[in-house]
Amino acid sequence: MGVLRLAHVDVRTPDLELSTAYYTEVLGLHVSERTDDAVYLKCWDEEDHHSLRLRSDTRIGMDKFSFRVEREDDLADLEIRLANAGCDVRRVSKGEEVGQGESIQFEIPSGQTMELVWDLEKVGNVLGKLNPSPVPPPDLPGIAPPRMDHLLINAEEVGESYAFFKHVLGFRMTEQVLDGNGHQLGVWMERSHSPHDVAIVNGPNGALHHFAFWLDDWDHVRKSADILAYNGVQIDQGPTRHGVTRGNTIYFFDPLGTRNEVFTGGYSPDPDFPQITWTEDQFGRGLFYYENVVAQRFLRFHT
Ligand code: M3P
Ligand code: FE
Repeated sequence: MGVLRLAHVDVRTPDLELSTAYYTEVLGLHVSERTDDAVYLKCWDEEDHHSLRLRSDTRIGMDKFSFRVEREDDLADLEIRLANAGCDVRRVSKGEEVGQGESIQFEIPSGQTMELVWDLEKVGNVLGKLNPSPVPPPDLPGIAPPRMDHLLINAEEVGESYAFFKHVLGFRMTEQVLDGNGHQLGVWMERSHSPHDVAIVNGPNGALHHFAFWLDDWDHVRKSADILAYNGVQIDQGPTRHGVTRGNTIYFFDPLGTRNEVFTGGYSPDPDFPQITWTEDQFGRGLFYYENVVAQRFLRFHT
């Protein structure tokens, strides 16, 4: 019951054609639909219509992020919980958004717009459902991640945002970073038994830090680094390993400056997973386990 998993991330781009070229040719996503001002993209193993929307606008940044709920009734239940928490909830009817039916949209305490949806258009993955091959065609262009994995947003008051995600939306925290006074600087939260579906780290309200694509193993991370370097993509950090989540990672920037990540590994937390705490003095190892640095561009740059 309740929130099931990440559905899609919707970002803006001042150059829709350049962004589309990058996300199809370097990332290797498929275009599932184009409209006058937007391109809808999906990864090869995703069943839904899209996991990324690029919308033409003068400035980069995030329009919204969207999670799927498990049952149709969950939308009405969560709408009540959100209203009781003082949220202004907007019902979006079928036909208003491409690739999905009815949804609810609201502002989270740190100012980003979040959406909950149950009715997603299922277009299927590239393998099909009848005697499917276990691997995608070997000639897919670019990195070709199987799916979107998580996103990280910023908040001025991480503790306040965490309370909202926990009490109103039912997210479970896997890891947190505390400052010397016991205040949360970062929280990692899940609904899908992964180290995180969404994380919140101290920074300006409304900002997107990155969204991340899942890769199946380290070998794919290494190959991704080669593809990024070959295409002249600016790498921010990595390939390396996070202490937090234990994941292997590369951070890099799309041509307009939106940060992307590829991510693999980590663990599979049960709902009773005992939470992990990092102290601020160990945050360098938590962020980048091998380098042990609190990289300033990494922490200060967001869109
Ligand atoms: C991750 C992750 C920050 C930490 C980021 C960590 C921005 O992206 O996937 O665990 O402090
Ligand atoms: Fe991440």
